[in-house]
Amino acid sequence: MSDNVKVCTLVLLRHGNEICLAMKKRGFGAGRWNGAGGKVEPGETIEAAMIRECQEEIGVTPTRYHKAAIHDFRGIKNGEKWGNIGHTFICDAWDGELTETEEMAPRWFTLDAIPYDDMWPDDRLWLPRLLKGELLRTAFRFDDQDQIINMEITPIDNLDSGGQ
Ligand code: 6U4
Repeated sequence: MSDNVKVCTLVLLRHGNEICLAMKKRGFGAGRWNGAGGKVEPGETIEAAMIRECQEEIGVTPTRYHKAAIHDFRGIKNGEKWGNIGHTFICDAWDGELTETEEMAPRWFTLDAIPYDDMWPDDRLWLPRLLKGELLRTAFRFDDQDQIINMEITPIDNLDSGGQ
């Protein structure tokens, strides 16, 4: 994997008919609703990074979750290539109270009112499938306006055995 491809996490909290999204206030993806997440630190497991980022960004500690997708996101911004391998989890139990932080402002949305127009453009293509219980591997390529120029979505039976 080349140096500009980062391994990242993403977690979506689900409670019955609602999911929690958070408005990214700064950094990569600012101005979009998304799950909490960020880069896996050296020496850290993906699961530990998912829990840490969720604590840091929206103040809760996931206690029951499963990995639901691995995304391979790549694009170009200001002439520089970027890439994220996004390990995505659905979480249905956690400790603590949702809290707005300097990075993110969390909010609950009913499943029929997910704000796809204000999310990454790929989200509407995979999130509904995850919410129905599918497990997916995806690859999305973006142009410098964050528009999708190429994509692949592959259902998969099991993501538990690694997928690093
Ligand atoms: P940290 O590690 O918190 O400083 P952060 O500023 O959050 O980093 P970065 O680059 O780690 O930025 O952000 C990656 C986050 O953005 C991950 O949670 C994955 C998410 N992400 C990136 N591309 C995405 C995409 N196309 N669709 C999506 N989430 C994406 O839903």
